[in-house]
Amino acid sequence: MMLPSSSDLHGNERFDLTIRGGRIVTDGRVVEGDLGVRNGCIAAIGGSLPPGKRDIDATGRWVLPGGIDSHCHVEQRSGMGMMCADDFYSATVSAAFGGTTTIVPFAAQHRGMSIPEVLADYSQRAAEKAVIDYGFHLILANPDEQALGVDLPQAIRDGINSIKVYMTYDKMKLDDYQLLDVMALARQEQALVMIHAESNDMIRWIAQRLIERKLTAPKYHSVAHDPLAETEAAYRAIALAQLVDTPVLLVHVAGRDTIEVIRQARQLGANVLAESCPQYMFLKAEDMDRPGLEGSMFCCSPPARDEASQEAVWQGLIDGTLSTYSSDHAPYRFDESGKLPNGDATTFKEMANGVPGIELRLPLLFSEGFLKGRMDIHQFVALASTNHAQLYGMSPRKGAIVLGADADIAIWNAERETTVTASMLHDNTGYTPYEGRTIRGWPEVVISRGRVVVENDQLQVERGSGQFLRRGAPALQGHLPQRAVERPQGRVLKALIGLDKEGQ
Ligand code: DUC
Ligand code: ZN
Ligand code: ZN
Repeated sequence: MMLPSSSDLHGNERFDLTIRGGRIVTDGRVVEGDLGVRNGCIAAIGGSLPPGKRDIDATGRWVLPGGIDSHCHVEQRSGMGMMCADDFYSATVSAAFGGTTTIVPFAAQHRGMSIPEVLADYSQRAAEKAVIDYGFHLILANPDEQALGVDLPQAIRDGINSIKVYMTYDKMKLDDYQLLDVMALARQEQALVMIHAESNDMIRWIAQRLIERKLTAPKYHSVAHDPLAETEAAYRAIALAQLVDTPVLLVHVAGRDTIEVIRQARQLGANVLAESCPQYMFLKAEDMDRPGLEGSMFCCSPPARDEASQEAVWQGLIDGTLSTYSSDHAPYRFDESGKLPNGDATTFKEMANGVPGIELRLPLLFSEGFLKGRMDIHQFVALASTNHAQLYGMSPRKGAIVLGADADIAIWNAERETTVTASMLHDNTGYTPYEGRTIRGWPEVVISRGRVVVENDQLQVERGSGQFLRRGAPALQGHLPQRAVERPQGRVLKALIGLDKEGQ
């Protein structure tokens, strides 16, 4: 994504907006001073600027890039046919109130649907409702000849530069052969493959036995989704990706052993990236052990684990084993539309998988990561925003406060203390797994392309005012391991994957 030319930024005309006296995090530095916005872009950083058409006082506040949430499910039907609780309006409003100015949700292909039909449908719904900018990843459930040969390359050219594939869920999963096909295509077309890594057969085998024994309560979800199901699939995905020399990103990584596999693979030079999410740092498997079906409100896949895994996720985010921190917002109501499709008789196999988190993602990390001293403000910004922009082809326009970038800004009050309740949030889930938690720090003013989106706890923009982002190729430099593996592929395999044009 390109920045505007310097003539668009300079000039004597007044700034449209001047943000005064904040602590601006820009390019690895903290600059105290003013920030000027013109034509929706950042036009001046630091020093003392003349009055703008509008001034916002940020004295004593952090002025940070708006967050980017590169993994959230919005107005999407699950593989089981359940519609999530948020549409593009409620999800983007909720994201904005939590300091996020860009989301990249999924356009989900289910078997029997064509890719152009899926993209047209999601594009229309988002354009009518989104209040902040958005792109799409494509969920690919049917990698047939038409998809791989025609539709997917076209989608990538149209700015959908990332593809999510599933190794589990009977109606979504690809087999290893199909995964190799998708990875090889992504290599050729410069797209990033995002992988939901869990072993379908391990989960199915355990679940079958649990159900036969009538062990159906929500807590058995985490028994069925044994940590080894994630670790085995992660290892397999990495091996497949290495075979065809394609970088891949493992999404929503939950378990300590999986993180260790990723760390070791990276140390050996494998081009694997990974993401984690608040549920794996702030929730545990035992949260699903509640009376009746209440535990379903904490059910996601992979499930949250234990304290050792929570610590491993923190460590992975801090040491760079995990590059992005996303919400995996997958909102389902605690009723027949989501968590309880069969009412009181719902088993753990039937309840919708997913937890909400689009609004609390950044406040949780700011409070528990930055303010508690686990990470510095630059690590917070990288995990909240910059890394997402780079990996998903939105940099330099998004993800950083630099001259010429979109003026996507969140002004954080580090003193504000909030006790979380579902009713203060703006999504449609009707509950939050973080009910009653105390959080310090809140993004009080949120700005997208120079437009004030949230101020005084009120939404300030119209539905449909967000814009579609046509993303570019992933920018992976700095995120992949330093050490490249020289794999001893024979010439024939090298030729098959395009490493050796001459071979055969
Ligand atoms: N798991 C998924 O794979 N998708 C949505 C939410 C979840 O928990
Ligand atoms: Zn997933
Ligand atoms: Zn997801």
